[in-house]
Amino acid sequence: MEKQALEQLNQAVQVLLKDARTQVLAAMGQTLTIDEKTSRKDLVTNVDRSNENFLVQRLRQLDPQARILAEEGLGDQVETLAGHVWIVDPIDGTMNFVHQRNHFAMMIGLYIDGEPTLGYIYDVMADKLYAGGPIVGVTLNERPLPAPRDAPLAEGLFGASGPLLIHNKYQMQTIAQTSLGPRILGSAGVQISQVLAGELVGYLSYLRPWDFAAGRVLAESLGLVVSQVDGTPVNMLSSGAVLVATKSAQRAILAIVK
Ligand code: 2AM
Ligand code: CA
Ligand code: CA
Ligand code: CA
Repeated sequence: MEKQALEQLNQAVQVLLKDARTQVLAAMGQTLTIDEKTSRKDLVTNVDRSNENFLVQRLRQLDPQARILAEEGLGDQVETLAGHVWIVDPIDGTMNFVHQRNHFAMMIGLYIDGEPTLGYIYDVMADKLYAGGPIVGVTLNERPLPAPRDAPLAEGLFGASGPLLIHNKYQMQTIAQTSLGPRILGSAGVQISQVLAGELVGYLSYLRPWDFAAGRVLAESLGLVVSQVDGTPVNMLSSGAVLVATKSAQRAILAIVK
């Protein structure tokens, strides 16, 4: 796609996300319907579903030929990355949404023939929208976002996943000890946005495609690195332990994990 067309699409996606936020805030004033998916720690609400439906419909209007991979299953069956593929997480941090009514995000990523092209992480309650990609540039609430400093692991806070830290998977406790300290927030989207902003030097969690599709586009556009925890490339159609970090922190973490 040409730069001008991508810039228009970038503006349109930001408008649809603002509309989605208005609807989510309104729905938060009503009674939530909460269901367990695979366990008591894996929830879905009526707002996850209604917001996914809204995002999918609006993306279809913007990009009718595209295929859409969405967490709650209201998109398409996507088995290849050919052409335009939108990857959608309607509410990232559903547990926070239910129990804190805060610290959750909407996320959208666009991959064109597998290339990270546009990404959006919208921290709904903070009203912070991280948007853009390698061609259109990255903004926070429409202002250019500077690339974070290439800070080493030992000089920054590290974004942890609760389960990985508790069970010391991938030497997460050593990684946390080497850093200035671990931080656990419970939303991959919000934690990745903290890496974008230079508030964390890295984030490591077991993630599904919609948990890191948007963040990967934004992170790579800002000179951060996204890989599996063994340093191999991520695949947008599979789940794994995904590391988003500064180059320098990634080096230290890969040396700890190997
Ligand atoms: P979600 O809220 O969209 O499900 C903390 O739970 C973070 O990990 C959230 O970003 C959550 O996304 C994500 N996550 C990934 N896999 C999960 C799982 N099996 N159960 C709960 N959360 C999961
Ligand atoms: Ca979920
Ligand atoms: Ca998620
Ligand atoms: Ca979700």
